[in-house]
Amino acid sequence: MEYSYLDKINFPSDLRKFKEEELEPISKELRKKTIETVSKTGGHLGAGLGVVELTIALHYIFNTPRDKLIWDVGHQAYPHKILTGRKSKINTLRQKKGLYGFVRRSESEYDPFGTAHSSTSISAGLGMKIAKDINKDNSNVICVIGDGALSAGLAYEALNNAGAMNKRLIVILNDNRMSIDQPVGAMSSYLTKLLSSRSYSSIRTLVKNLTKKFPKGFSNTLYKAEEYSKGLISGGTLFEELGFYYLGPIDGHNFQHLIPILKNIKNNDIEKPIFLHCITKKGKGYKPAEDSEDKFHGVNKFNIETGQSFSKTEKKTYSDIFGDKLIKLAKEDEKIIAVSAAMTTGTGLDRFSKYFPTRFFDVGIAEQHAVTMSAGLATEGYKPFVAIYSTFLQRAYDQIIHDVALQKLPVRFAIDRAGFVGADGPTHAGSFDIAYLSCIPNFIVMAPSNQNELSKMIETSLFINDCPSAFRYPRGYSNGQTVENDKKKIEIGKGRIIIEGNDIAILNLGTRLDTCMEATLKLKKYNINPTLADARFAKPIDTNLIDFLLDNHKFVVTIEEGSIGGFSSSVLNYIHNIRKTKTNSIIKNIVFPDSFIEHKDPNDQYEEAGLDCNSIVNLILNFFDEKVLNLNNFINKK
Ligand SMILES: Cc1ncc(C[n+]2csc(CCOP(=O)(O)OP(=O)(O)O)c2C)c(N)n1
Repeated sequence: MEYSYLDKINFPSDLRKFKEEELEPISKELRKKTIETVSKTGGHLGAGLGVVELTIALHYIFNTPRDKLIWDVGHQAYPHKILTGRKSKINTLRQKKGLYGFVRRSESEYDPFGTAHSSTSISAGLGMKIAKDINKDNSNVICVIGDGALSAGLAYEALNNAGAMNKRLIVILNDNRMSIDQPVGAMSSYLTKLLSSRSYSSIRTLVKNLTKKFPKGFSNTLYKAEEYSKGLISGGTLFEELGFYYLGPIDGHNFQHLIPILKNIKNNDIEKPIFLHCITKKGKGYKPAEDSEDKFHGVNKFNIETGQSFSKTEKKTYSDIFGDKLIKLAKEDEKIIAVSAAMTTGTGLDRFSKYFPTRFFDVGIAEQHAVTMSAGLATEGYKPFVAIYSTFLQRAYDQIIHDVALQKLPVRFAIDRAGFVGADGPTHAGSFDIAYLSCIPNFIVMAPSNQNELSKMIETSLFINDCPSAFRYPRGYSNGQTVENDKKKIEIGKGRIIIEGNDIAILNLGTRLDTCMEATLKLKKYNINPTLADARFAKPIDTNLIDFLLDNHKFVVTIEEGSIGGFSSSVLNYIHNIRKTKTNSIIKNIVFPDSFIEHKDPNDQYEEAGLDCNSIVNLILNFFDEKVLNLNNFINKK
C-alpha cells in the first residue's frame, strides 16, 4: 500500500520536517498502517490506535532519541516503532527473528528502557533523570503510562518519590478509561471525576487564571498558547499534592491541544516533575475495535473489512477449564472466592465474575496486593483462588513467602500461562514458577498433564486447607491425546505410571506428556520400550515413584516446562541428599536452557529447549549409542 506522507518518514527527524497542519493526515496514515500490520500479524491493536496522535506529537516536539521516551507496558508502541526506523520491518512483528511485541532496548536507540510488565516507566524514567542531572545533561525524560497501569503499587512508589524530588521528569497519563477489561479502583473513579468536573471543552477562561500559578517562564509561554490551550486546567489534584505540576485533561487526539502544551512543557525551565493528563480512546479510528467490548486489546489475525478474527475455534483453553470448574465448585461451596489482578478474561474468570459478582474481585494490576488480600481472606475461613499468569506472579514473591507460606494460609494459586507463550516471548513466558514455588516450605505445587488433570487438581486444591497450594497450566489448548475422563481423586504427592516399560524411564511433569507419549511410540521402532510416568507434583515429589524408576531402569529422564531449579532439581536433591540407597542409573534432566528464548512459534521454542519429540528421542538414542560406544572402547582396550 502506498502512503503519501508515511512513505517519506523513516525517523522522527523526517517527521519534524512537516508542518503542524500536516500532522493530521500523517496520523490517518499511521493509524491505517498500524491496522494493516496487526491484521496480518495479530497482537495488540486497541492501545496503539489510542496513542497515534500522542506518538506523533511527542516525536514531533521532543528531540528523540536524545530525549528519552518510555512507553509503559510497551503494547501500545507499534506506531512508535513505525516512526522510529522500523517501518520496513513492522510486518515481522511478533514473529521469529522479527520485531518484538513490546519494547526492548536492543531493538532501537529510540527504546531507552525495556517494558512489557506494567507500571515500570516512572521508576525507570526517574532513574534516568537522576543520572542525567548528575551528568549535567538537560535532555528530557518522558514516561507515558496508562490509567490501567496506574493501578499498580510500583507506579505510586515512583510518583511518591518523583514528587519529592525537584526533577523535571515528564509523566503523561494516557487515560482511555480502559485496562484490558474495565478499569477498577478508586484511582479510576478519581480520574473520571477529574474529567467530568472539568470538561476540557469549556475551560478556556481558566487558562488566564492559571498563568498566575506557574513560575514565570512557564506561565508566559502558556499564556501565548492560550488560544490552543483549551484543555489546560489546574488546582488541587492528587498529583499536585504529590508534588507534580498537573496539566490537563486535554484531548489526546487533538493536535491543537497536544502541540502547544508539549511545546510549553519542553520549553519551560521549571525544576519540578510535570504530569500531563491526556484523554484518549482505545481502538480509536477503527470501528470494529471501537465497537468491541475489549477495544481489540489483543487480537489474532483478522479481516480488515469486518474485523472478524481468522482463527476461531470452539476448543476450550486451559483458562476456560479453570473458569468453568471454579463455577461448578463455587455453586456447592460458598466460601470459594476468585481473585484476579486485571486479567479477568485472560484467566477465564469472566463468566465467574458475572455468575458470582459478590465473590469475585478484580484488584487491578496489583499482583502483590491480590496475594496478600487472598491471605487475609483465608484467615477468615474463605477459600480464595487467586488466578495470575506465571510471569506476573513474579511480582508477588515476597507476599507468597511472607504473607502466605510462612503463615500456612490455604491460598490457592491458579497459575496461568505457565511455560512458553509463543509470540509474546520471554517477557511473558512462565519459566520460573516451578523453581520459585517448590523451594518454599509449606507449599504444594501441582502441574496437570492435560485438561482433565487440571480439572481434578482444582478440586484437589479446594481440599487443601492447611497450607497454600498451586496448580500451573499453559496457554492454549490440550491436544487431547492423554485426556482421560477418570474421576479418581488425586492423592497429594503421588504421581502415576502411564506406560510400563523397561530399561528407560521418562518422568514428566506437566503438559509435555503428550509429546513424551509420542516419543515412547517412536522409540518402540528401535525396540526401546520406555516407562512413562506423570509426576503430577513438583512439591512434594513422589519419592516412591522415583525409587521405583531408579531401581528398575538404567536411564531416567526428567522433563518439565520450566527453568533449572524446579522439579528436576528437587529430584536430584532427593537422590543425592535424602535417598538412602545408591543408584547406578543415569539421570538426565530436560529443563529450559539458561537463556531467554525469543518470541516465535511455540513449537520452535520447544525445539530450542529440547522439549520436542525428536529431542527426547535423540537423547534416549544417544544413551544407547554411548553405551555401545563404551562397550566397544572397553573391548578394544582389552
Ligand atoms: C504486572 C503486569 N500485570 C498484568 C499485565 C497485563 N496487561 C497488559 S496491558 C494491561 C492493561 C493496561 O491498561 P492501560 O495501562 O490502561 O493501557 P491500555 O491498554 O488501556 O492502553 C494489562 C493488565 C502486565 N503487562 N503487567
